[in-house]
Amino acid sequence: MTLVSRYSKNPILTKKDVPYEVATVHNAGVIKHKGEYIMLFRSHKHNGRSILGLARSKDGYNFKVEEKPFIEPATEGEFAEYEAFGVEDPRITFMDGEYLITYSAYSKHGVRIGLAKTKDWKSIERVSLITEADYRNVVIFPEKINGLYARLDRPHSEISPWSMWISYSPDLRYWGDSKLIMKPEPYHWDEMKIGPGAPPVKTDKGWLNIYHGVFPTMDGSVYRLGVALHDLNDPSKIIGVGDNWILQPEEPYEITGYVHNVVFTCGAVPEEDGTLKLYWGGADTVMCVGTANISDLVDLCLNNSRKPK
Ligand code: BMA
Repeated sequence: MTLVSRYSKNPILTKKDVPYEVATVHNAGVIKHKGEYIMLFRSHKHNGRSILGLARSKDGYNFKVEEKPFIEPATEGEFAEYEAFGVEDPRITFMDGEYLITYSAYSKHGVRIGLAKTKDWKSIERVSLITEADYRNVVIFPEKINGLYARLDRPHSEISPWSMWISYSPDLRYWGDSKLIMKPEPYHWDEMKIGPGAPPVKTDKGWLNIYHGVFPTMDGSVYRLGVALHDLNDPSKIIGVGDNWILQPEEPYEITGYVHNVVFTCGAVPEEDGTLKLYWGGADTVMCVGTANISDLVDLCLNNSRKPK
């Protein structure tokens, strides 16, 4: 069964659409607010380091890129040392009149997560580096849970490689009560690494978490997307994990590129008609979109599921 229908005119954004020089356009956070879709996408520059650019759309398919990059590595202040190698893979959550942006901050010290805020997509305030190294893929839930901000995150250590955790915060700056909630599933499509993808989507059955899973092959790793459903009041409880992936690299622009065989999401937009626009980077090179019925994704977690390891 096709759970995610690709848009016929994919890819929707490539380096040719960007008015400054970049090598790629991929792994974008996307959010819809007051009828406008805002896309914050990652681009490799020609020195191999990444910056984040901004694009806007009225329909979620046709995006126009702003003249200048939106976030480049900080050159002064406490962030500069930790962003020196680039800023990557942004996720966007809207809460209390502000857009919260989490992104990977790369440096010789490893990869940490930066949190920045904007109200107007013109100016930006860097709030805090909210993890130490080695973390990636932090997504903030779009509402507080039991009075606290909540996030899914993906620390990495040799003893517990590339698993999904949850953490909470009273103020977005200090995070704690961390708990491991899901591990890669041995000999499965997501056996090597998993990581949160799009910020969780609220449904009446639970929080829908669209995540990526990685499988190692003789020809390198394959990045696919899957779904898990988390309890609404206690998202550390996973109700079910869809046993099958929902999207895998199949089109030429997903199979071949800067890194081949990659579909990687940082954003999904739930629509009022019960569908979801899912955005993903194809082969770390271009941006793509597809649609899914939210209820089909929830059903996969409930009816064709496994318990998390
Ligand atoms: C991950 C991240 C992503 C990237 C993926 C595939 O480790 O770096 O940004 O899309 O690898 O290259």
